[in-house]
Amino acid sequence: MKTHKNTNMNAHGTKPHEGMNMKPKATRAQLLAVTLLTLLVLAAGVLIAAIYGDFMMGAKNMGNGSMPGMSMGNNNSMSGSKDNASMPGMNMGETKSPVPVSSLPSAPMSSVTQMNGLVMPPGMIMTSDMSQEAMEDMAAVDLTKISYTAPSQAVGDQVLTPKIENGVKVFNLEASLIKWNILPDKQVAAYAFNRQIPGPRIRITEGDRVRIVVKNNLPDATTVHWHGMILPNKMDGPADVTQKPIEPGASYNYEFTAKQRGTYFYHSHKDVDRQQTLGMYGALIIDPKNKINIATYNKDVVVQLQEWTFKQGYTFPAMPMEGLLPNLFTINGKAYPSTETINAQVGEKIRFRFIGSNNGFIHPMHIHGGPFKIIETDGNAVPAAAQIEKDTINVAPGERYDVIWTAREKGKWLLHCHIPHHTTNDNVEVQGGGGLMMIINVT
Ligand SMILES: [Cu+2]
Repeated sequence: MKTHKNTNMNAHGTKPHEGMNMKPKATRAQLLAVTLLTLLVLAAGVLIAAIYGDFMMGAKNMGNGSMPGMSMGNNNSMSGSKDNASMPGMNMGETKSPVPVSSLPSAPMSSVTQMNGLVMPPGMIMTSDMSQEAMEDMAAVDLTKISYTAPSQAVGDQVLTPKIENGVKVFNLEASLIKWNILPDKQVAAYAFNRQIPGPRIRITEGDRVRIVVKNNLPDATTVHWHGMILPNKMDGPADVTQKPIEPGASYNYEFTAKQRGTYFYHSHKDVDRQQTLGMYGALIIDPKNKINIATYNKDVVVQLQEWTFKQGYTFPAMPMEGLLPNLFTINGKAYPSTETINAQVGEKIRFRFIGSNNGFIHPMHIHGGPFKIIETDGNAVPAAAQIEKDTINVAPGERYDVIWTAREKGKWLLHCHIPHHTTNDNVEVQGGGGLMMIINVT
């Protein structure tokens, strides 16, 4: 027998929709008076601001070019010019005709600075509420703590050979500070695995049991994350979430069975915006156990992307900072023209494995000379019917795309990021470009 009734209906005894009477009580004249008063107050506000405020960022004179709001990277003096009092980063536009170049104030140059012994980036907007921890995160790599300089010609992503112990493939990774040439004349300070940028390539086969022994020789605590892997939670790597950070001088063993196949990578998971952006990442390639129905190709090329912020000989983590953005860009640890040239013959197929080891930007990676087919995304095979063809693909941080590109015609074909600033070296083009660019030489 059901006796439940809704006894809450009209519990307060009010008539339905009583509060919905929207009929205006003010007269038309009253509304008009309020509107006029509001407009008057607004106009007064604008007038006061125009008289007493200085919102204009004027053009400055630097050689022949005028550069509003531009931080020029090399200090001469803190000039007392009126333009320095303008709101930082705020450009309210020019409405008058331009001031002649000769009467423009000369550009103030900003410089790397020092704060509590830390080297801080030039042009950085530092406010009084910034914590010591935040400053340590953004400070330059301490050059006095680096004891190893890699040879100028050294390349990263070297295949790491494991030792076999009771059927387990044992890899050794060592994290330390190094100096690394991304170009013959640009030596950055980096956080590295096995003294190379990117870290060594770990190449295994689906079903392998692996143990990776991570030794921390950095001045900071760290951890390593195996990006995209299905593994036990305590092997996953996020510091202070699944494990205690590996302190300087200590080691940690990561052990798991590779259940997947495809293109993956590993990277630091402690102070990631500092450690990974400064070089702590590497490729993790898992070959399929069963080689039936897999794509065929002649060459296998790993493409790992990275941004760098390098000013006045100091290397800062390449995070988007207020007042400073990355100015150098690398593929596999080298900027063009120091990137590898891929040689191929007409008719050959190249598998490019794009790895989103980049941090602050999405790089639209483009290959000249015709489209490529996307065969895997984030390590997962794309079904044949869904393998679309493109000639440009956005590689966001963390993503992987495996594509097959066919060498159709002889010549030098470019592979590059399609954000033109990312194909310069600190705004300078060398041999037709820079940064995220490499040549495929087809003969
Ligand atoms: Cu880019």
